[in-house]
Amino acid sequence: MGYNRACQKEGDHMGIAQNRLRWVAGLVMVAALIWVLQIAVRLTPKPADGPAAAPFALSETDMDALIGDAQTWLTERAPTLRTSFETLIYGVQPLNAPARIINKRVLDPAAFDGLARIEAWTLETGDSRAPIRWSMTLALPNRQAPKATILAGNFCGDRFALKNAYDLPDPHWLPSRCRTQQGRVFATVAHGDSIIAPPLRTIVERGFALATFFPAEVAPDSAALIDSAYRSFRKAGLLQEERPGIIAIWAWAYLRTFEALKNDPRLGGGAVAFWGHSRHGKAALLAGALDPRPAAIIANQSGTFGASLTRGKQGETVRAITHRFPHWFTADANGLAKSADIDQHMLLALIAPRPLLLGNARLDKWSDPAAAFRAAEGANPVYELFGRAGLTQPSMRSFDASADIAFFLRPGGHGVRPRDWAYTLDFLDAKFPGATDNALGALTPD
Ligand code: GTR
Repeated sequence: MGYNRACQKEGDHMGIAQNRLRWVAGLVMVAALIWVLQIAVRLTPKPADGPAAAPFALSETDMDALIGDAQTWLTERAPTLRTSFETLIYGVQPLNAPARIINKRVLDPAAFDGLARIEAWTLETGDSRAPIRWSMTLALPNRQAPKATILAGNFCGDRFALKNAYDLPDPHWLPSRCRTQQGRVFATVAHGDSIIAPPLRTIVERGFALATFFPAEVAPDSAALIDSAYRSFRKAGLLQEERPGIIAIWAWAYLRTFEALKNDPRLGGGAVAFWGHSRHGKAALLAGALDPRPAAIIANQSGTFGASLTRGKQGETVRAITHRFPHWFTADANGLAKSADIDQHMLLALIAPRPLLLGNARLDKWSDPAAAFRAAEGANPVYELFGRAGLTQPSMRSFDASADIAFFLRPGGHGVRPRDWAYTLDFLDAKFPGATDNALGALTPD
């Protein structure tokens, strides 16, 4: 082969290689473009599509004048709304009898390398011959008073909430998924690391105390056992209404546990925030709506009859929830909720002006995060009556820990994952930062 021919052949090869390179570079660029576009789409704030909250929280009917001040809201509108929520949806709470602390046991004075003290408390209330009795576990930072205390319902009892690390008795009823090791592993895989055990070490490292109890120990989460729960409450002399929904009883249990806890001097007189996931989120919201004392409410993925509006709701309908969990609400909740002049933004409004955090997950369509966002928007006029801004973030993805109502949308599905707690602790840090250096300085004598 002559020199020229060889060069031409080499040139051809180079040309082919260059062409290939161009193709590859082109493909890489297209892939990069698609990737960037995908990220841009993901980051673009999405409107919380759907009908706005109605009716307006500040008037009973469209014809009525709007309430224009916080005092009228507190003395006139709020009590009427509370009664509506109780009679139509949740049921009337058992009597407000004080909880008695009948036992306190130190499980560990120096858990997490000395960071926290862990105690098991036994509480009871009602007629002392047939009381309602339940457990609570408290983790308190050792080095300083907590910035705030988080009162959290757990799903499998205190023993498993503390990772089975201590000798704690099982409650007399546990859902089947909590009874076996496989069941608990499955729940954790399906619903996240913290569905059974909250991240206790992180919570105390960040300066908060955690008190946890198992609401279903007070009244089991079972339609088949509801009558025996009512019998126990009747014997204890606590039932006001024949058949309140279990969510109402759990809300009552949050409040009674809070009363037993709040005066412990080791809390330093600090705030107690109620935290609840899903069904417990519904109960925590109801407790905060009925009682002004919880300092903040965190409702994680609380969905239908929680933070999400009922009107225009996607995913779980009122019919579906009342069919599947007939013991959670009043017998007529399904029919009444549709005809009533209330919706869940009013439940949120009853928490005003206190801090409220709504936790959500992108794939949790069943709970409908957008309907919770619109409910928070619908609660704003009431926050404004108190001179607060309420929800200020422009989209579901622009979490602002400093807002009165904060909302987050994390990736993934229904459950409790580290991100839920990270957002929660950031929110609580913004609201209850604890003693600042200045404040401590002010206490120091010259
Ligand atoms: C679902 C229920 C939701 C929510 C959830 C939970 O199945 O339909 O409303 O309460 O359970 O508590 O985990």
